Amino acid sequence: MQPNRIIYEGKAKKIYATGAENLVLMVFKDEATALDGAKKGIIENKGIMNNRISNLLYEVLEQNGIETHLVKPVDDRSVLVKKMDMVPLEVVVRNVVAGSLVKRLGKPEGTELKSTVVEYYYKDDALHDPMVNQCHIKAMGWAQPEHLKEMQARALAVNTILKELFAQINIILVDFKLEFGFYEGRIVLGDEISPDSCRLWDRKSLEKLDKDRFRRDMGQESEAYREVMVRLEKYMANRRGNRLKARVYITLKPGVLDPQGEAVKKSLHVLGYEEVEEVRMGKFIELGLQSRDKSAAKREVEELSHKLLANPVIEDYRVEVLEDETT
Ligand code: AIR
Ligand code: ASP
Repeated sequence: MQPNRIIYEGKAKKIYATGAENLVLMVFKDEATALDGAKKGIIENKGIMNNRISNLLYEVLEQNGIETHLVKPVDDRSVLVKKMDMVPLEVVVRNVVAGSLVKRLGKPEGTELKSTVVEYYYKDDALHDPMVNQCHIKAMGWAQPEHLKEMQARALAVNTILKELFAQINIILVDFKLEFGFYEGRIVLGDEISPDSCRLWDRKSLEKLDKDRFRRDMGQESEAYREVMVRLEKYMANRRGNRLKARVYITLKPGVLDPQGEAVKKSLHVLGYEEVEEVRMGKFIELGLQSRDKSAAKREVEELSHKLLANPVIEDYRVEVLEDETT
């Protein structure tokens, strides 16, 4: 895609206009900054890796009902996203003490937090992104209280989903930063989620796989980002190959009175379809399954149909299991 006019250039990304009024192209750069832009450098191929990682994470979030700005990955470094009116806040979620919380609480890095911490920062490099509370946000009109509440709930949901996802690839999600915006009046998750915006530690070695390597001059930044990307891609590929679809057809047992079917039959006759002799209503339920074993899946879906989906006293059910081609 030939990028259009540049709309905005941030420290790690550029935003271009597209042919569509409500969409923009987000292009990830290799430039890295820390200390609010005071420290600058390049992490080789960071733009490509962050684009890939962020898109995969947003895909998972979308599958879990979290609306994100993601529309369609375009190439190595760019992704088509919804054009949003951004809220000038960083919403930080923390599971483990690290970074600025070490200084604020005087607790060593790695201390478990008894419950999840959510913090807000006002996005302004000149002010060094100061931490602000709900009163500041309301008083300054950066977000309405109900929108802030929504962002907080969304951030906690993202935490639950991503903590679990990273655990699957042996990574501890220590903390992360989100940015939200408005799209068609809705609060939508924007910006990126990547090793630039998260702290990610290997579960066994506790090795840092994120931008702290750059912030602290630890070296091997690019390798760390790649490690996150490779683990995530492997996991996603595995998951995609593991999907089946089950269809459950539920019908009333022969001989059981079907008042709904009778009513439809009467209406059809009124409309002149006199040849319709019998109408039996039924239900069709489709389930997406994470499994590769068709016969085990069929047994399980039959069991849950018996227990919940159907009423086995008066209904029959038939289960069909097939490969899910849509994912
Ligand atoms: N973050 C905050 N501003 C920019 C970014 N990327 C992220 C950090 C870290 C979390 O927010 O990457 O994952 C908390 O940062 P800190 O410095 O407040 O501890
Ligand atoms: N505050 C951000 C960080 O440390 C970016 C920056 O400092 O330029 O990741």
